[in-house]
Amino acid sequence: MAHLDAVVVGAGFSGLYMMHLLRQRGLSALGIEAGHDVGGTWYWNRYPGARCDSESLSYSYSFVPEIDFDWHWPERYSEQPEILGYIGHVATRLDLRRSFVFGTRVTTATYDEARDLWTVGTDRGDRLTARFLVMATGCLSIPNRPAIDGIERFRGESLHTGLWPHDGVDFTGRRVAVIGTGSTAIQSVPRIAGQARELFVFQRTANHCVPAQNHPMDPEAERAYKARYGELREQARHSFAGDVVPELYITIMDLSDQELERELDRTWAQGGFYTQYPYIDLFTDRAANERVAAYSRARIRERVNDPGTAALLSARDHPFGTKRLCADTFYFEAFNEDHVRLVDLRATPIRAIDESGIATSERHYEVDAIVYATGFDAMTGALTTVDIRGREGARLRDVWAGGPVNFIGLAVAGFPNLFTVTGPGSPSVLCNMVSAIEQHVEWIDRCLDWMGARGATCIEATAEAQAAWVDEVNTAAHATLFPEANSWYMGANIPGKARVFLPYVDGLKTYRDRCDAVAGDGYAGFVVS
Ligand code: NA7
Repeated sequence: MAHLDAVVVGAGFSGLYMMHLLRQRGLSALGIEAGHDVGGTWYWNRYPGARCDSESLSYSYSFVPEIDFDWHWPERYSEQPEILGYIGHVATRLDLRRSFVFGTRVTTATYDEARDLWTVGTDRGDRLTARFLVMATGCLSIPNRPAIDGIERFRGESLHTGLWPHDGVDFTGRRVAVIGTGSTAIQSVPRIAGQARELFVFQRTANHCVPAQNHPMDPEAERAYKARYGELREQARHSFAGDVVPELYITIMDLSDQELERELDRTWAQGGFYTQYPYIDLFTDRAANERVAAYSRARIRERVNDPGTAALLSARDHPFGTKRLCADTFYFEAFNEDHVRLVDLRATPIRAIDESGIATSERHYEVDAIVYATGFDAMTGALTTVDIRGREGARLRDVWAGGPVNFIGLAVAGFPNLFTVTGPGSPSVLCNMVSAIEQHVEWIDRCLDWMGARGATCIEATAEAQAAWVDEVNTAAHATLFPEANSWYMGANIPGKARVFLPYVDGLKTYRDRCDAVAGDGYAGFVVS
């Protein structure tokens, strides 16, 4: 059985950077990745239209500026192939692939208290031991397949957007159903509509959605960004959203109707998350939030010809942005095409799937392919699907049955030397993921350095520090409107999952300061031995 200083699970943005730092530190480390190459989320999510909603110039590693200087992103928000190409390029430049085994899934991880070691098992029968275990498994990596009666009977093509075939899918001339209307469906529907003979979009909940305002990369913007690279990256690291974007400075309720309309016209034209960045009271004041939602519904009415369809596409059951805000390019316009139909599952629920299609309470839809754009067991799924056992054989899955508990989103009491990257209790999905990843990975690296200098072999969060952190995360979330939505942020998309707000809502800057304070205080909240 091989023995290492560290095992890193996952070869996405997190796992690759972690591996790079471990190697630089001279530690022996092995990475284990289920996919057949690097990329993580961007390896699996190859559905048509897949792109990042963070701007390309800042959705990249800041620790290799020389790569960024040479790299050219073709669009403001680049598509999946470009992002995967970038990650692959970094892996090649830093020669990271040789430290990973691919096509291998970690299935078990067991902590041996007597030896302070993790034993890691894989689906290929490998067993290895390591002092440290870093779960760099991503926030959105376990696809959610809905439990619909008869789902396995369908004889056409069944596709999940998060497990898309590598050689693509041609929908030309075919009848297609898309189930779900989250970010993924909103990105893929216009592309699928461009090929399919008939497209039925099955909507249970309309999502709030803003125009992405994507465009080819503006050479001047790229030049200006690169000219101030270090300064802008530093600004992003110490910002709320982990990005170079406006910080909160406008109170919606201070504005008259006309002022607000002018203001929202401005941020709408900027596109994407710009509609939420500047507003102080957007997520804390229902009335303020509703004014933005009303503006957004008016924009949908301008874009969708049929008023009934426009009304159905307008989110009403949760405050604006409290489910992950979606950014679209021609999503709403797709419903103006004769061959694209919206199916309202609130009025006509799905009864079953059969050999030839989908039966709702109203009719049967015969289709050749069903696309499940039904999301993921977010933030905890990739951790709880592995059989992780800490002290006294306690299973992480059981410890987290009532919702995830950890200290500063990085470590779990009873699971020594286990680190989670961008897991629950950290800002992760609420900000630029790469900034969040870099902060976590660098914190872990410093921690290992500090331990090494002291000859320490074991670090474990205390139950008291963990309880206080969980409380802080929940208190912060409940001071906002976020818990009102049945979102994946709340674990509400997975039947039986505890309803707890998963990410840390107070932003990357506050979070970074808290993590740095813990480190600066001799890893207060941890027992080190
Ligand atoms: P999301 O945002 O979780 O959206 C999933 C969609 O699938 C959503 O509209 C769900 O409706 C719908 N859904 C899920 N299960 C069912 C069933 N059983 N029947 C009908 N409809 C269903 O996933 P995405 O992949 O779009 O996006 C995930 C994240 O990836 C995104 O937020 C970005 O951060 C990147 P519901 O809203 O639950 O009623």
